[in-house]
Amino acid sequence: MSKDLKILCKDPALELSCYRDHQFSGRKFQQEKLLKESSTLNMGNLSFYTTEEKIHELFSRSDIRNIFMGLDKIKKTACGFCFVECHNRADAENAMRFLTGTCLDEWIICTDWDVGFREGQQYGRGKSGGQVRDEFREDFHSGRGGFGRQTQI
Ligand code: GTA
Repeated sequence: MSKDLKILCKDPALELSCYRDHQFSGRKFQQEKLLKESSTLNMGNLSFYTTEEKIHELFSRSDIRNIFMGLDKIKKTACGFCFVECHNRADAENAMRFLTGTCLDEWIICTDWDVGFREGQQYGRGKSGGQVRDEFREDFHSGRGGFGRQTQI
């Protein structure tokens, strides 16, 4: 396929984001390869009230392998993200096309490729237990735990 045709065939919804897990233990090229072949999605910007059942409902048309809800590592309550393992890349690509920008429990969710779920990855890495991004947020979001944590300390 020519370079021009390849560019035209690219689906922007499936492109890798600029997020890279800085705790990934392998080499950079391994991380890139895993991301390009992965069938695991990270879903972010979820309401803290979104349940695992709701995520199952959202994927009711797809055959998924597993859902891992993101949890506050101290309180063990939902903290706004999850990982969804699909059976193969094609299923994950379809889910990605279909779900990006979907509104769930009043939040516009975002999807991203993940290298593949590893135990421990389900926990927020922020100092207070939730996601790092929520510790730097200064605005109020009732669906995401009120004010950013940093402002509550
Ligand atoms: N695939 O986009 C993602 C993603 N995110 C945001 C988190 N995870 C993601 N996975 C994919 N794509 O397993 C995964 C992590 C981990 C789990 C919880 O979710 O791999 P976390 O959100 O608590 O911690 O992760 P993480 O990802 O290690 O945080 P990081 O990369 O430091 O910061 C994330 C965002 O927080 C930044 O992009 C920025 O928006 C904000 N942020 C971080 N530091 C600052 C700062 N100093 N000032 C302002 N904003 C900041």
